[in-house]
Amino acid sequence: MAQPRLRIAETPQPDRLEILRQLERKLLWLASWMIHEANHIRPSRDGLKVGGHQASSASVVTLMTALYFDVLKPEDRIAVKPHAGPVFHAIQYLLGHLDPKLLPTLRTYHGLQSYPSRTKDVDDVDFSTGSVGLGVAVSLFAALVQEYVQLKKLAPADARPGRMVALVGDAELDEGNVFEAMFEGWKKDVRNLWWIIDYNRQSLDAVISDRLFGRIDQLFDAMGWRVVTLKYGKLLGRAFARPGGAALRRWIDECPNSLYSALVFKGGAAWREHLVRDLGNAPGIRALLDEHDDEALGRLMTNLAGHDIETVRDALHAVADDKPTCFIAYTIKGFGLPFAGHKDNHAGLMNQAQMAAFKQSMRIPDGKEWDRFAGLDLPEDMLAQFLREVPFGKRFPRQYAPAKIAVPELEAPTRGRMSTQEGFGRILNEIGRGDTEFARRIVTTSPDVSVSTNLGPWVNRRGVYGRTETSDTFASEQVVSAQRWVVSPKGQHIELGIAEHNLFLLLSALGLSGPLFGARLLPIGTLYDPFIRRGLDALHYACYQDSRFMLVATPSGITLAPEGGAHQSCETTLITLAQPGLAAFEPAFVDELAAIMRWGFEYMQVDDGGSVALRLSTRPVDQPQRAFTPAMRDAVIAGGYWIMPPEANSDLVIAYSGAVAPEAFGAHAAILEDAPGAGLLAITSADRLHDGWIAARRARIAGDARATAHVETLLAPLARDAALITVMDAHPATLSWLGSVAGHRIYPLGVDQFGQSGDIPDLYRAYGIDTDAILDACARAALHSFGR
Ligand SMILES: Cc1ncc(C[n+]2csc(CCOP(=O)(O)OP(=O)(O)O)c2C)c(N)n1
Ligand SMILES: [Mg+2]
Repeated sequence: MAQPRLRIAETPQPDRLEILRQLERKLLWLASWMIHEANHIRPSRDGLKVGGHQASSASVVTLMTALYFDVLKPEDRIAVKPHAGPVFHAIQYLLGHLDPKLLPTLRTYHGLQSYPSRTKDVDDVDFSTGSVGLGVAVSLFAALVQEYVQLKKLAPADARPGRMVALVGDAELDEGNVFEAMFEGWKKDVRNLWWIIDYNRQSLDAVISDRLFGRIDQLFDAMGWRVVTLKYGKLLGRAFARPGGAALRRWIDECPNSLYSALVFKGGAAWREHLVRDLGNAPGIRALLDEHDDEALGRLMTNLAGHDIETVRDALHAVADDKPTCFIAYTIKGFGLPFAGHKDNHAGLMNQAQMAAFKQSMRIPDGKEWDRFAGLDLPEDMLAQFLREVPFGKRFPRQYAPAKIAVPELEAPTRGRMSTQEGFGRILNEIGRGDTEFARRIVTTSPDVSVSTNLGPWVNRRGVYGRTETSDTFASEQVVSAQRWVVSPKGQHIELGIAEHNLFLLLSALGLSGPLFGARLLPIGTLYDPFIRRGLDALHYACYQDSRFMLVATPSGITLAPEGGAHQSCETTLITLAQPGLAAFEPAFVDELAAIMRWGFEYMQVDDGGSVALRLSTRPVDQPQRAFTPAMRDAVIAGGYWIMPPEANSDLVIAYSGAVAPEAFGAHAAILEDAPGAGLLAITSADRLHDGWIAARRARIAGDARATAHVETLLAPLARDAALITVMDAHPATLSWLGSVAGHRIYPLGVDQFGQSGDIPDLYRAYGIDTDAILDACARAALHSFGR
């Protein structure tokens, strides 16, 4: 591995460092006051504690001062640990990017969000954070995406590549997803990535294990990262150089995390007592203790590098190459606040008296709490001038809004028997033939299931992406294979190891490539439907960030029959139904699928759009030979259409979704003799139908009396007491809400138990979704309807 090129930082002008120290102080004040105001000054209407994290914020004030006011460039992208949100907002305020009126709105409705939010905060958040570990990992995938668009020259000519930076709470490293991401990053030789660990050795409940740290730096090292440990500040550095200094250093190095934290909290006298007891006889120690009063001793013993702006600044500036770098910055949780180091300080808030003392020590006059410069020691115009010239602040907002990519009609190969999964592979293969801008913007990814989810033909055409070219060894060795595997920067498929969490984080980053890097991508991720569960928090996270992608989940349900229970899914339809920001579809036929995909690529690009999920099947079914009219297309997108419309006042409908279409068709044909007016309803998206229904209800409440949902129109011809037999290879609750739309009776068929291995006839019978089960439900419905 190439040696890092280290650049020696220019010697800082004393006034520049001094200005940074002043801003650091201001940030500590503003973040603390923002939280105080929210909890102790703003009246509470509900008796709930508002919260906010003064200690977590204090812990990173120095790191964030150095980063934002000195080191970062506008093209850098930063994931700020969730509990440092107030510090971030204070920075944007000082840079003139946040209306001061918003400062007292922390945690209010439409105010500053509790944790930095891309979509809800107004001050240019790059990555949302909140669920710990995710912001960290997404920065790694963003680094990969930035390189993807750079190598393909998709980014605007003037877009300079930046560093992807995560400010990491040390407890975030307990989340396995961080290590999954690191491993993938190592495989892909990720570049331009900084993780700055706020190593305060405290999490929420407690002080963390002493055994951890030697391990963490080794882990990073093993993954090819540079590790820069920032442990002691300049004051301690000088003390270590004195007689007795080596003993003092050893003492601190060996001090258990819990004891160190407790002494931080207790202060100078407690440090003295322990040092006298443990080191009193060591030469030089007495003299050192005598020279420091309690306050000065406390300051000395807590002089960790993560609070030493000069050390932090020098270390960050010293990294000038693109090697991924982990900074382990020793800090103190609550540094500078009365509960510094206390193990219970995570949710701790200064009380009124503590705040009054803190305010006095910060020299903030009453009424000047939000002032940008009150209490600082340098002239206002000097500070203002400095802030105007901060490199990071030169561009605002830093997000791009690239033009949309035109989406052509998609060919639907609909002859004979075909599964929706095969149809997906063919549609993509057709797209892959063309040399259109649309085709160039598609990027596929999959966690080791590309071939088994039918991405194979696309990958054959467009190649696998990698920074460096690798030939297909099997091909060069003349081993016959249907699947080419040529890796190059031109490739448009990003292959991941089996870690579904990584899939969703990569999709999250790919789907933000437009706003983050100015290069719009149309990402498609495939996985087996049941393994959505494995990546669920990351899927939610991607949607929360309003990232735009197409998720293709296949195979699905018990219809993957022989694969058995461990691979079957019944609840994923409920997950995608309930997930905001994701429009979920389950087509039965390939012409429907082509219409949905075309619409989906548009929907991924419009402002009020979102991401798209397709639940597909491996079951081959006869494709209908039909004219696919625009009206049919609109109905498919809205969520459903009549295969056989009911007669007026019909009292029976079979409503199906997805792979059970043949059973629904069969049962419908069989009941027509007894119930000639019975309807057969194809549901292509329970999610969109449901959304439309809720939206129409809201519109009516808001005064639009004529608002009508698609599902209401569909069900309008039915008799008041009609029965709907709903059937799908998924949890029956996915469709059973249909009974509430117009007060119809529901006979919900579906899967609500763990599956078994078997073939489709056995399994559909066992779980009650075969033709007989549908007919049986029809019979029971008829008895209820006519028998009384
Ligand atoms: C996935 C997830 N689990 C639990 C939480 C609740 N939680 C919030 S902060 C925190 C501990 C954070 O400690 P650390 O990352 O060290 O941050 P610090 O406050 O010490 O800066 C926990 C458990 C969460 N936000 N996300
Ligand atoms: Mg911590």
